Amino acid sequence: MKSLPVLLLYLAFSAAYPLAPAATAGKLSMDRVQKYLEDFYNLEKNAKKFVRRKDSSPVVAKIQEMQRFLGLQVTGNLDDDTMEMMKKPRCGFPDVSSFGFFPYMPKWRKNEVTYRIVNYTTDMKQSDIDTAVERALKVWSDVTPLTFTRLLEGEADIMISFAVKDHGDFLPFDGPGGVLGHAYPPGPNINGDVHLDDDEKWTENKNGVNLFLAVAHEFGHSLGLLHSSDTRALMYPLYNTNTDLSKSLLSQDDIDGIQSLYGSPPDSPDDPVPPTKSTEPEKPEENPVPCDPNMSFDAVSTLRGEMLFFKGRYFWRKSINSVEPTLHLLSVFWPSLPSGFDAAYELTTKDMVFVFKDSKFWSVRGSDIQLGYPRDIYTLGFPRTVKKIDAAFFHKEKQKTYFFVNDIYWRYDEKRQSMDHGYPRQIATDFPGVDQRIDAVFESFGFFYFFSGSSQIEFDPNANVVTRTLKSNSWFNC
Ligand SMILES: *[C@@H]1O[C@H](CO)[C@@H](O)[C@H](O)[C@H]1NC(C)=O
Ligand SMILES: *[C@@H]1O[C@H](CO)[C@@H](O)[C@H](O)[C@H]1NC(C)=O
Ligand SMILES: [Ca+2]
Ligand SMILES: [Zn+2]
Ligand SMILES: [Zn+2]
Repeated sequence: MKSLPVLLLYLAFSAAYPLAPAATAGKLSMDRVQKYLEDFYNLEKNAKKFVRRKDSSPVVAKIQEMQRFLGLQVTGNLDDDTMEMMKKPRCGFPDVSSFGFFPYMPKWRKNEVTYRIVNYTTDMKQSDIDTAVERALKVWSDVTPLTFTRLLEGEADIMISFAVKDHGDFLPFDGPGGVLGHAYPPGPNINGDVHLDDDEKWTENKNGVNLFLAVAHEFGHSLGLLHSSDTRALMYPLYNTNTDLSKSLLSQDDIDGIQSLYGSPPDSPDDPVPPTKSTEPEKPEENPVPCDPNMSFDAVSTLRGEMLFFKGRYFWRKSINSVEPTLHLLSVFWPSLPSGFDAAYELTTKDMVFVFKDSKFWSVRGSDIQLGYPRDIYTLGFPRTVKKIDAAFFHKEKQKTYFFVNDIYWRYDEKRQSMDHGYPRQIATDFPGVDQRIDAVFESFGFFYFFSGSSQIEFDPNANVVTRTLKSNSWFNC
């Protein structure tokens, strides 16, 4: 079970910290700020000693990360807006995962999911609680093939309970306000479960915390979603008292996220509305189809033994031994990165992946974006005439990274951290047969694979010849 270590890591973090003292009126104590960044932004414990330094300490970087995620002005200072934001009631799930590895985001391997309301708060009538839970599940079943069946006893996939303070999972609740609840990603036992802080005043209206709204958010986690930085999304981490409960709770971001895991609802056979024959057909943005014969990619990289194929807002992951690639939204893994990468490569020796967009690049390790990014590509030694990179890969054997731009390429020495002399050079001269504009490239088992539109060239660097021409999606077992 892959999700457990994920949570345990987070548990270890949070359990190491005593409950923070209550906020003083107005300003939050530095301890509270620190705990917030630790709990929700994966600030490392030893960052403590830097907390009052004015330089670019990890705390400042984390404050910026938080400001970016929550949609605040990114100043790195604890200004009033930021402090106010940190005082708002919110979900207990972290915004930036503390996953030490690439977050395999689990999902239910079936469409029929069960739930059980284990116990009730006394704040509301039981029938109102039942209704709120049912409506909140319907929010998700309306846009997916999932169905939810209630169990009255025994173990259900999603066990819903109300509890205060310590409640047996090392993530104690914090009394009134602050954290309203938390939930675990899909899986057995505690996974999938939703815990709600019974120190809140739960209501079916807006006089306290609206149960329907809070629990609809938590169910998003129970189904496998992370937090979104889109302030309109239900999966935005803060509880929004202004939400219009008469309208659909889901934003496009939520729908894209959940449908990337489960797909769309099947067409209902007894749908009373006949298909409309409009002269202007609606063109919803559809998930890219991996076996489209014209499939092209923005960028391709390896990651910890898997292959990643980037396309717009999506990417496919494919492990060598799995048959089917899985489609994911970029924003689910790296919420603060732009979509539509130009290039990406894995520096296997440092367990980092670098992604490029226009003249900027980022370094990520698993789902964590490394401090100090984005950087300008010019810091790597490119001349200002280069506005973007087409493709890049790291050649393990030589410890060099190759960057392709139009019909020329540069070679970067990862050990010396500088461009090699004598570059750029012509691609066609050094890679005979590679004469199209390159979209993406990566290395696998000693071969270089160049992607250009819907075709792919396999190049043997030892013999210096093209060995095969393939479809771009040849890795997808189409
Ligand atoms: C509800 O159940 C949970 C989990 O079994 C437990 O921790 C909690 O104390 C219970 N709450 C109430 C109000 O009985
Ligand atoms: C693929 O491209 C060709 C030529 O550009 C076009 O005729 C064809 O319709 C495309 N097929 C798909 C599935 O998009
Ligand atoms: Ca609370
Ligand atoms: Zn949440
Ligand atoms: Zn809990």
